[in-house]
Amino acid sequence: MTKTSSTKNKKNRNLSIDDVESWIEKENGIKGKTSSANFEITVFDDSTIRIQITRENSFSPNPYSVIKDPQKNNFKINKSKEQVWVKTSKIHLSVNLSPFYLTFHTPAGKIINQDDPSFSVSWLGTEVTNYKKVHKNEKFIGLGEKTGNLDRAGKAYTNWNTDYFAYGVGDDPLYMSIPFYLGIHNELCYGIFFDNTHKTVFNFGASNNRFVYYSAEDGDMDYYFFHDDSISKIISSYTELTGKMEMPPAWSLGFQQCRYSYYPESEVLNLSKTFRDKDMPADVIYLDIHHMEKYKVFTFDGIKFPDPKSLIKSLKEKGFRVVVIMDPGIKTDKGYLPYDEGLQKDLFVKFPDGDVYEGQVWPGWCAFPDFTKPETRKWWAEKMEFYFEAGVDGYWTDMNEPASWGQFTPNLIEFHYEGEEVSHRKARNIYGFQMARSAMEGSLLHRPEERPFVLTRSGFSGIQRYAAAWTGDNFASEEHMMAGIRLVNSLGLSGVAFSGYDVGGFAGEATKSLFARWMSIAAFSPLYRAHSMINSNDAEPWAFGEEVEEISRNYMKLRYKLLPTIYSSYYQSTFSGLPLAKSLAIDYPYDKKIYETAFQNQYIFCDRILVAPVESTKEITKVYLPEGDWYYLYDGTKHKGKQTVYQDCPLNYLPAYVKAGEILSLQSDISHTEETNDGILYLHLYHGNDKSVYIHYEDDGISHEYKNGAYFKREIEWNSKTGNLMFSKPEGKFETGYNKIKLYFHGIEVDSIKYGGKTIQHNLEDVSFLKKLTEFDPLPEHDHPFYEMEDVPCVVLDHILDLFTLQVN
Ligand code: NBV
Repeated sequence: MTKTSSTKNKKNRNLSIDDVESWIEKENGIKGKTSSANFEITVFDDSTIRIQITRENSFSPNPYSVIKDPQKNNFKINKSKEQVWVKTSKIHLSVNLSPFYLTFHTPAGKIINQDDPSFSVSWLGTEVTNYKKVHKNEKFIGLGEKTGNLDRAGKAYTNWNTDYFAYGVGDDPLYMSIPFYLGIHNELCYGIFFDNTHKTVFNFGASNNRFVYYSAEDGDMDYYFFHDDSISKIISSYTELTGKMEMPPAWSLGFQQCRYSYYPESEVLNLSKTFRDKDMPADVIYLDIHHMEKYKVFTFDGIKFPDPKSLIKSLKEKGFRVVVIMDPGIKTDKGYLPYDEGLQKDLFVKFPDGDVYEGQVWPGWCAFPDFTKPETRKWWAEKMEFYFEAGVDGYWTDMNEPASWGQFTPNLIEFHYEGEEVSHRKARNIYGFQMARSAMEGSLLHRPEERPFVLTRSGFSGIQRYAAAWTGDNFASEEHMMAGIRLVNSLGLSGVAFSGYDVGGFAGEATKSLFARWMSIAAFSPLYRAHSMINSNDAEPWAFGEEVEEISRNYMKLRYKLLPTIYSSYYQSTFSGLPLAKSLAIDYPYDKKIYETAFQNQYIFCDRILVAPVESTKEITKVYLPEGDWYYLYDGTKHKGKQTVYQDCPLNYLPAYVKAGEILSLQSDISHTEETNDGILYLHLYHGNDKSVYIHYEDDGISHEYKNGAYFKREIEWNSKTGNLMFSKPEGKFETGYNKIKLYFHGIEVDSIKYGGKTIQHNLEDVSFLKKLTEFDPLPEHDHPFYEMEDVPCVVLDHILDLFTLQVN
């Protein structure tokens, strides 16, 4: 093997880690030295191993993303002359000693991932890189908020949080960095999380055919390697390490309306009234930067919003929650309390000589709170009392890359970084994450009994613990609509389960059909929020004419009907860390078809609905249905999986399919999440080949009491082969909101339904998930068919609060 030169004093050339000189066992792993570096290998659990390599005497701290310690573990260490092996039940890692390079194997001996033997870990100046061999047709997915294809092979990306107005669909970097990706080859999968907050580059084979690599401009090589038998398990392990989201407030799962900006208060009131008058369900209204006086955070503009408290109170009476924007920049005005306090308490980011750094943003020249300092986070959280006083419910942390005019923050400015004292180079990528953290802590401080809702633009690995994310300033175009779906799916692959995009496009003007389609797709997005730019046309769901209004209403209502399914899925995600919008790569990673450009945007919503997003310009589209059978949501037509189907997609129907064997749970129409439904839980059961379990979950939707057992949870097991439908005994102390259950059977001819040996009366019913549109002149290019389901067998039962079984034949 050719060895790279490791001779010292060869400036400007690659310096590789070289040979291992010595190593010893340590708790949970091994540690040792090469001629140029120190290394440690730590087993976190069976499927997670941490690799740390530094040229310093000690490893540099990474205090933000990882919240888990290594578990007491069963692993073995074997040694030979050439190698040391660290073996868990799932990963056999060999450390080649001369030179140092790592190979991760399965216990059966297949290579999962291997360093390039010559370069493995190398330095160019302070830049540290890990070079990995590539397998034939290896796919790379994840890396968070990154544009481009689902499979990232052949592309390179930079992690450097950037404010990017109206970014192009291939542009990089954007607002948030998540240095975690998954590799897929030969029916094997693995994950790599590079825990380094400096600017990093991930190259998945761009401009070379020898290796893939990830590098950081400084700091240590500090990464976690995950391997398991499914992508889901790897995402779960990654979120074990970096945290999972907690239950969001139920209202944040409803429709959210935003605008830069709604003002004065009469406009906000009018907006809320229009939603109710037009029978369009909605839960949230945002106040963007014009709510402030001269854009100064922790103020209300006295003319536009003379009495925020009364405004918010009357919005609440109509079932609306208010979210306000918070930008980090503090106007440098003597006499403005947050500025004076920040100076006096030493809370701002500074130059190395101690002067406060100033950059220009909306308010003019601003100082920037150092959110990497615990005292600053606490202070900011305390300041948020101002909004709580007014009755605000949620927080939107914007511009927290941090953004400033010129977009070129000098690298020498200094941050606390939990005591390490580092420059902008190490702190930038973590800044937004820590601002979101402070916002969440503020929410908990002032209203401890309620779940916080924070929406953030910037973030880093672990952001899911504190906030939902949105994909920033997108553009009103068909390709942006599709790109947003991939961004959200990719965030989901990278631990951020709760995210969304600006429906309708932030910049530019949506056409009527684009807006209608976007509203339909986003009804199946984890976060459902419309937003648009200042000085653009109105962009509320009624602003595009009657046709768009009806289509929007149909999908908004469908979203609200589906909330029992969505809420239960969020609950699952708090344990699994899996996203609500699952790229097909999660469940079907080895099916080549799903990576094709025609199908890469498809995803599974709430584990049971396959959504096939399509441009509004298309009336027919190709959909790839993966393994299993699938029912077209709107008329119940059953399709075999592992095939491509041609699907009509008139503007009033977004292609969506229910997975055979699964259950969809619905409620009656409501106009906001705090409105009571009709007390009937509508369960749609689809015939399939396998047994499926749906975990129905309820709680009060607002407090933390679910953590103390105040929830209602039961398993519903549907075995469509045998016709056995079993409801487990409910668990938890919460009283269910449903006194009846109505069951619909799709894909089965029902003869009899028996409970406790007795036949119960069933009927046939006309069901449809969307309302027929009224007759009006549609846009010239569209007509509006109406898909009807054949009458479906159904039965109504009392909600029996004990284990019970039905036999369906
Ligand atoms: O606060 C104004 C906007 C906001 O509406 C948008 O969602 C953010 O991404 N903000 C950016 C600042 C400037 C936008 C041009």
